[in-house]
Amino acid sequence: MKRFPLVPTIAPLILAVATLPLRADLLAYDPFDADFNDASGNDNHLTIAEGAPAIITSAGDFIFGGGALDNDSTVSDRAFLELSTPLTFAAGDTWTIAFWARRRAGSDQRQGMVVGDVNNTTDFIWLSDNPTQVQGLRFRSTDNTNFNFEIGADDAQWHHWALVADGTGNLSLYRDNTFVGTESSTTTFSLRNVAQAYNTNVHSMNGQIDELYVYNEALDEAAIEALFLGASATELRITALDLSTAGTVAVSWSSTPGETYELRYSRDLQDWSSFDGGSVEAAGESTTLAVDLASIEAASEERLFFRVVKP
Ligand SMILES: [Ca+2]
Ligand SMILES: [Ca+2]
Repeated sequence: MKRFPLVPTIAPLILAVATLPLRADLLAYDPFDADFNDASGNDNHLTIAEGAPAIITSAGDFIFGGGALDNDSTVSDRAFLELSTPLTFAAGDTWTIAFWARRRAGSDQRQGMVVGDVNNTTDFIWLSDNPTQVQGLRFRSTDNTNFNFEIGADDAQWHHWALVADGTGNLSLYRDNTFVGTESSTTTFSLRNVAQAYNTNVHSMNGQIDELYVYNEALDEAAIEALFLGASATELRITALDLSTAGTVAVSWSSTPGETYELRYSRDLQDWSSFDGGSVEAAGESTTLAVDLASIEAASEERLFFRVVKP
């Protein structure tokens, strides 16, 4: 009996992607690949409000998609972006905010504001490296309540952060796809700015931010894992495998008309191979490609993994 585990674009777990919420729940998605635009479909684009936030595209300086936000601030000069329409959450609202961030080595211990509102001393998500405050993440609500998540001294490396508010006062943090903890108080929040969220200069982010997602619902662990692994609620995913024809596996995935996709396969989830005929144009909102297993010398494999990429 052959088994054909499903593999989405990067994630090794199809269940992680299959349980992602629908597009309607995604309020904003800033991939920072080429510009500061919102890719969620809501057109809530970011613009430079102060300083010179930039897109950085060198290898290692972004996580996914070819680019990240590079914010080069000092303790006396701040740099940040502003949403065209601020996002506001009441105490009973569910929300999830997830992002990758890397504080620049040698940053001041305060330089780590990620999102919030620059016009006040509340409303922030802050990657503080200040041992007298918090070394990790502090969320401060609109109601001026602090949620501290202690991690330890910053290592100037990329980390993935996901904060989940359940609408009943509980705020849970996941870091690098690992549950950190839950703190409880008021989870009101106003998100107006990216890379700065406090009314003094010293707190601007000095480093990179990538793949910022804002949802109006509390994502579950599988959805957070999918974000960590590089999938998103609006991107492609494998939707079906059909093994009903002997010697063939038909792989179906969600697609966007006009796009070209490449189906790749792997025997070990490490090395991925392309094959003749594996690059196809979208057939519509769903695309299916039947793979002749003999043609990729996989007719007698015990296990075979597939993933779909947009080259
Ligand atoms: Ca990116
Ligand atoms: Ca603030």
